Amino acid sequence: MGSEQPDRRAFLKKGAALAGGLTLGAAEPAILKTSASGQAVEPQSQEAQSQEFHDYSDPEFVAYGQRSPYVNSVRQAVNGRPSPDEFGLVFHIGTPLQDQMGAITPSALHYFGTTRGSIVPHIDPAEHRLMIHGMVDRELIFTMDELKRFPSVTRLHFIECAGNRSSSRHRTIIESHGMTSCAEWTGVLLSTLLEEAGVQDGGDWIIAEGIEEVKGTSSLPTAKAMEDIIVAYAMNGEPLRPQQGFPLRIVVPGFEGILSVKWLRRIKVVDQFYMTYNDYGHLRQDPADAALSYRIGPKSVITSPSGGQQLPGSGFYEVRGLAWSGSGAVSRVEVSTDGGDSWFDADLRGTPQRMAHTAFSFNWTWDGSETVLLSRTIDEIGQIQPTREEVAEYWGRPGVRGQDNSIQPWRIESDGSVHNGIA
Ligand SMILES: Nc1nc2c(c(=O)[nH]1)N[C@H]1C(S)=C(S)[C@@H](COP(=O)(O)O)O[C@H]1N2
Ligand SMILES: [Mo]
Repeated sequence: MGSEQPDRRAFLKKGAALAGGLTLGAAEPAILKTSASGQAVEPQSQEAQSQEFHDYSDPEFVAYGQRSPYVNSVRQAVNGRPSPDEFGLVFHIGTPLQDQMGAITPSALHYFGTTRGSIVPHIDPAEHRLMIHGMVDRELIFTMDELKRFPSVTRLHFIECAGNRSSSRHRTIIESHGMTSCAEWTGVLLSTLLEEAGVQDGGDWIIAEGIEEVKGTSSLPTAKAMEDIIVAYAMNGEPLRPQQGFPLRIVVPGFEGILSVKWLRRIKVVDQFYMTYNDYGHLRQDPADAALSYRIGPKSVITSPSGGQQLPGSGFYEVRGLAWSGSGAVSRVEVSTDGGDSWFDADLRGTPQRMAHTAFSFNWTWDGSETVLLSRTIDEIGQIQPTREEVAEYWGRPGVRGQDNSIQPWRIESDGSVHNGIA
C-alpha cells in the first residue's frame, strides 16, 4: 500500500485543483451549502478535513460501501402528522430531490411511505411465502427461492404517493415533491405468476396484501396485473431495502403509490372491487372508471434551483429537474425562466422510460432580476401538465383535491434566494 500512496496523493491534489477551478462562476458549490430546510450545513471539523484516507481497518470498508462523510443529503419526515394509532409514528419520509443527479434515487434515499406510521416488519426471507389464491385453477404458495427461478424483468419505475402535493406552506422540494422516487426494480411479472395459477373467468380484480398488523391491502384490476405489475425482490441491483418492502413487494407502474403493496404475502383473485383500508378515499368503486383514478398525471419539477436554495449571483446555471407520467414515457419537457411568458424545450437525459422519472436540464443565464422558474411535462399520449389554476378549475374550488400534478413555480428573488412561488 505504501507504494500506492504517492500516486493517490497526486491524484487527490489534481482533483482539488479541478474542483477549485469549477467553483468559479458555477452555482453548484454555493447551492449545496444549504440543506433542503434552508439551514446551513455544519462545516466539516478540522480533523475530518485533514484526514486524507478512510479507516481501512473498519471491516465495513471491505464489506459494504459507505458514502463520503462530506456528503450529507438526507431524507426528511414530511406530511407532519403522526399516525393516529398506538404507534404514533411518522407517515411518510421524503426524498431530498434537490440533491439528486439523474433519474435513479439511491436506495437509501428512496422515500418511505406507510399507511399507519413508519413500522418496518422484520421478515426472514427463508420463512417468507407468497400465496396466490381465490378465483384461480391452482392455488399456489411460493418461497422466495421459487420466485427467483421464474424469468424476471428489470425496469425503471417511479413510485409516487397520491398525497404528494404542493402548497404555499411548503418551503422546500422535499415538502412539496419528496414523496416520489425512482428505482430500477427486478422481479417476476405478476402476469407470469397468475398464468401459472390460471385466472378463472370473472376474476377481474385482485387484492394484494402486505404482512403488517394493519394490512397494506389494495384492490387492483386484473387487467393491470396482466399488463405490467412486477412482483419485485430487488431494487437498484440489490435486495429490496426493508423500508421498501423486503423481501417482496409489488410495483404497480404509474398508479398511486399506495397500491404498490410492500411486504407482500398474498394475492387473492376476486370478482369485484373490494373496499380495503388502503382503498378508502383513494379509489372510485365503479370498476368502469376506477382504474382512471389510479394513474399519476403528467408531472415535473425543477429540482435545482428549488425552494430554500441560494444562488450566489447572476450568471450561468444549469436548471435541473425530473419529469414523469403515470400513463407512459415523457415525450417532452418545457421550461420557462420568465414566469410562463415563454417556454423552451429542456434536454432530456437518456431515453425516457415508461412510468419512470426522466431527468432534464436547461441552460440558463440569470440576469440577476426577480423571476419565476417553471417546468411542464408532455407525455407520450399527449397529456400536458396543468397549471394550479387549471387544476383548481377542474375541482371547482381553489387548491387541489385528489392528486396534485400541477406546475411548481420557484421564485428567484434578486438576492438569489429561491422560494416556493405559489401565492
Ligand atoms: N404493506 C404495505 N404496503 C404499502 C404501504 C404500507 O404501509 N404497507 N404504504 C403504501 C404507501 S402509502 C406508499 S406511498 C408506498 C410507498 O412505497 P415506498 O415506501 O417504497 O416509497 O407504499 C405503499 N405500500
Ligand atoms: Mo402514500
